Amino acid sequence: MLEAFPPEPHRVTMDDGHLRPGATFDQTPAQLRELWASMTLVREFDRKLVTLLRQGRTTFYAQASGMEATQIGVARGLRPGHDWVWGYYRDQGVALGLGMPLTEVVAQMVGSNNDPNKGRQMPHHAGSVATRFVSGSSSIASQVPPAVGMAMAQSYLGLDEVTVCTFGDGATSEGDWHAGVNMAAVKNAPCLFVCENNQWAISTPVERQTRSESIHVKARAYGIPGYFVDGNDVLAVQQAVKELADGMRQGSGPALLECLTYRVGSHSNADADAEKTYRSRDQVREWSGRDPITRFERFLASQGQEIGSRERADFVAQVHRQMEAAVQEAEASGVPGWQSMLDDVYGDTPVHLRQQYQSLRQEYGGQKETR
Ligand SMILES: Cc1ncc(C[n+]2csc(CCOP(=O)(O)OP(=O)(O)O)c2C)c(N)n1
Ligand SMILES: [Mg+2]
Repeated sequence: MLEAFPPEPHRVTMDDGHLRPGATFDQTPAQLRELWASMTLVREFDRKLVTLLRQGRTTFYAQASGMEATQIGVARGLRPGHDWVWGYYRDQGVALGLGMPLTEVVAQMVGSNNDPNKGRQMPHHAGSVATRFVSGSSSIASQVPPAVGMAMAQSYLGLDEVTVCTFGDGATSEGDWHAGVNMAAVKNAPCLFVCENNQWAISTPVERQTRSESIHVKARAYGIPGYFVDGNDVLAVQQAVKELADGMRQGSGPALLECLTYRVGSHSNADADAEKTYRSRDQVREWSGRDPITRFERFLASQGQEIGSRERADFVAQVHRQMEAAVQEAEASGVPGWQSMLDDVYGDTPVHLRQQYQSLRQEYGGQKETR
């Protein structure tokens, strides 16, 4: 059982990858290897997307390197296709971990015809109804109030599903965050708030973000439990999310879970990390030394499940082949035309938009109409 407001983060493994004395886990060897594969997929996804950015084939990306254990732990603690996740722009690991197809995530980045959103979202804001991962807005914490609304609906309808809402440390300073957490608490809505505390909000360090001693302690103000896990320990995150989500299915109400991790890469392709202006390289090096994937590989080795260098290389090569195929498929599908701009937007399109659509049709005449 997780302890609320603990003095130290919950861990299953130590920094060196060994099992923490007294800790237990119940994953089979195949499930453990699958956790490794999922985290490695997220790492390689980052590498490929950074290359695509440099080639000008997409325009916005926020890396999750260093945060894979948090994101895969969250996804693997849930029931995919059953529970709903309202994530934020850095959550590609959560989306992939929940099973969103690589081709869809890539198509969204490219804004191509095979993108389910038909290129109408900012790049790197993928979502999927089938995966129950909601496409968000870049406005920090704007996902929190609607996530709470969904959790309230789940509770009113007596559904056996929960909502998870993820966000960064910086998001906990936003008005939307406080309004949403308060509402969830008052309504006892089954919403698990997960803070991916990577210790930076672009160039603002967490100690200048808040005077609270931690993020999870903020739960006290709303009368809900706050939990704290080592966000670089995938087993700890998975265990915590599973226990809290299962508890919420039984009516335990909302909770806040803080996962302490670190953003090793730049904030996005639009910040000054590369110019080394806002954080010390010593800090980046220190946290790179606590890499969640290396740590998990050490854990696997200690359990007689070592990932060999050949296995790793084969897996990485396979991911890059899949990524390249997904990019080529997206680019080959072409760019959506104006005709699809109102598709899937309204059940009953308002009259003024229908009129504007007709004007466009007259102006661009002869092109095939899609609605
Ligand atoms: C309401 C709002 N204010 C400011 C911004 C600009 N902005 C984009 S990302 C970001 C930092 C967010 O940090 P955090 O919540 O810790 O998430 P992280 O990017 O570290 O994962 C800011 C200030 C924004 N997108 N929305
Ligand atoms: Mg942050």
